[in-house]
Amino acid sequence: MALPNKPMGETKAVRDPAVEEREVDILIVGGGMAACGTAFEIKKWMPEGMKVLLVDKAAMERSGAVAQGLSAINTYVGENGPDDYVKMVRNDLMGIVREDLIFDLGCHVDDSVHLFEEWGLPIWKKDEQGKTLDGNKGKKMGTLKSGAKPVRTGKWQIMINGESYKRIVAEAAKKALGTDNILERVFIVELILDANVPNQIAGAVGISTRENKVYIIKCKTCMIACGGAVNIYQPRSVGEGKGRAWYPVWNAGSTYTLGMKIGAELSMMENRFTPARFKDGYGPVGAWYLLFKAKSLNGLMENYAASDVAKKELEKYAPYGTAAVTPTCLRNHLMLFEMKEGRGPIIMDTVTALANLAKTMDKKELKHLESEAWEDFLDMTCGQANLWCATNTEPEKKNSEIMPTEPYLLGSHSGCCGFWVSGPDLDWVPDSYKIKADNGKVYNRMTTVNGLFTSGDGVGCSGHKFSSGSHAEGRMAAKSMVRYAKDHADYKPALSKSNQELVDLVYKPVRVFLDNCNYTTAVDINPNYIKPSGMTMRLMKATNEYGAGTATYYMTSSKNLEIAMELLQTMREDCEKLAAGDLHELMRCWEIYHRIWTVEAHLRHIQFRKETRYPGFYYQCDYPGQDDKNWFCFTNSKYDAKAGKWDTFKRDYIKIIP
Ligand code: SFD
Repeated sequence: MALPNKPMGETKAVRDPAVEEREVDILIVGGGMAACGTAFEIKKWMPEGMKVLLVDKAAMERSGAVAQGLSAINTYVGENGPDDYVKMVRNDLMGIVREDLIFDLGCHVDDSVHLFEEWGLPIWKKDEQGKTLDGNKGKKMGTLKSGAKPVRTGKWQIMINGESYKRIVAEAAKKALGTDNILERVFIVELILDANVPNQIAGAVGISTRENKVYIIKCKTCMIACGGAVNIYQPRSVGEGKGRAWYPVWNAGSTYTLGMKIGAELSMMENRFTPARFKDGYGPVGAWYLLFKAKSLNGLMENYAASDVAKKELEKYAPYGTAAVTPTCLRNHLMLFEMKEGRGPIIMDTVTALANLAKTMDKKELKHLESEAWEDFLDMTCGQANLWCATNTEPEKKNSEIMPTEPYLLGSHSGCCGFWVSGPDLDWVPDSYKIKADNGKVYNRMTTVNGLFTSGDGVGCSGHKFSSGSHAEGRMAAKSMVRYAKDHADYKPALSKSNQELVDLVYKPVRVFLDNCNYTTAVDINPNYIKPSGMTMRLMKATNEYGAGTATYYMTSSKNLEIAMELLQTMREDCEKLAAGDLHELMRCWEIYHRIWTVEAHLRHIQFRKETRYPGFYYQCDYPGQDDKNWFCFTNSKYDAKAGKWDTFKRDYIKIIP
């Protein structure tokens, strides 16, 4: 159940919180697109008496990446085939992807889109003349399921009026699961393995952000779907705008840290996403390129992407660079190339695009088109619309700059970092892509920890799922989780840590604060502790300068990485001195802790992969270019908590779709 909004100010933290214990069969951590998919699907498969609980750090109706809404659903397979979908993802991610996971998703994703429409999401349609009907006007053409044609911007994307997208999806999830089975505003800090059964998930510990209360939850199987990681690098926004980022600021790498700390195998953590977006407001560019057919120009007003120089540059990265659709990282690479050559900034030519469209439109249609351009922002990044107003930008009269952002880690958008998970138990799926649980069975989307599942941003090697795909993947994992819980009906989880140990762990920052806060007059400055905001700045400075951030045009080197690792080691030690005076700050402490671990995994993978597979996202300057002979493989890692050691290794890529 959601607790009401808090009164003014944060709730002060106390030394000894209340403890609430729960025991369920299935635990879902997260309340975003993937978790909403799981929540919607799971009860249909659960036998009588099986118990489920969903825990979200925020309120589901506006939590996760879709909180502000979206103006397009980026994955709707429709008239294309799932094998085509695999080829598109493979090309965009420079060849190394899990084709089993992508194909499997491609077969199911449309069903989630059909549900969204049934639940009330307005989807744009084409009328008989091929004209666009936006909003609820599209309804008169029938539903997508009944054969109505969506307005496609690209081959895979369809336009929606999606300001309330997340609310619609969350409402269905909550209704299906039942609000008694949901805890909102509870941040999960750690997952816990079983005390007796090796490599088996047994539960989790979390903190309420509204009450001084610790939740200790036992489970037989658990889903982690806490999105990706943001604010791990210095954002481009500074001063009063600091904290503004493209990615939702509340996704702190919890997915990766929660799993990796109990030994779940990670894959492709070197992969990152630095989306090129409207400068300063981080507004979306997709509709501008695809729907309005705008071009991006360099500072000399040249269409640099069509130049011979660009062609030559792309040829270096064949076959991806020379493919019909240039991969996202290489599109960034071309922008950076122009900027470094002194031909910046990069400009979105909105003026010409709208003028060209106006040629075929009457006044009323043109006015409507202009409002669609604004609505594209208002549906999902309203800050960009504010910025246009504040800077007197009328897109039909004044162009806007675009710019690659600071790096984010995610596995469902145009990135592919995450966990190594099992593919479906089908005969065409290679054995090495199937993870066998303790009973020898294969459970789709299970990680290498028995009973631990993930989806959306958590699944590695299979990007381009986006909102619809994450929801569908959550639903697919739901079925597997129920099967796992049924097959382990006799298993009784026993936590490997006592309640007291868990409370002492998660409330440590509060106690550090209470023990030392009277030592100084300024509560944020103290020789005996560090506040999470200070630690965040330390992390951002280190990653920005040494870990291929914007400060160095996304370049790093072996020496830089060595320094970054040293800095991270110190940060991890200093995390023992994190201090929280209130419950919000306590969550912030654990968020930065999750961020630090996530960054460590990211940089360890960059260190391990001795090539530059994703130019435009990052450059390992000691190993420029791609080295297919040695590195056309997955790079995986595993953290051994007992030994405190990382193991980084290769896994074979297997081509399934020709
Ligand atoms: O413009 C804890 N995405 C787009 N998808 C589309 O289909 N169309 C678009 O138009 C998209 N675009 C876009 C997108 C994302 C963002 C940030 C922007 C623009 C600005 C991608 C999708 O949004 C994305 O693929 C999915 O949302 C991923 O789903 P999931 O479930 O993996 O992550 P989530 O939705 O962010 O949810 C995370 C949840 O975890 C909770 N959480 N709960 C408990 N304990 C913890 N420790 C937790 N940590 C996090 C969160 O509260 C949340 O509920 S565009 O670029 O193309």
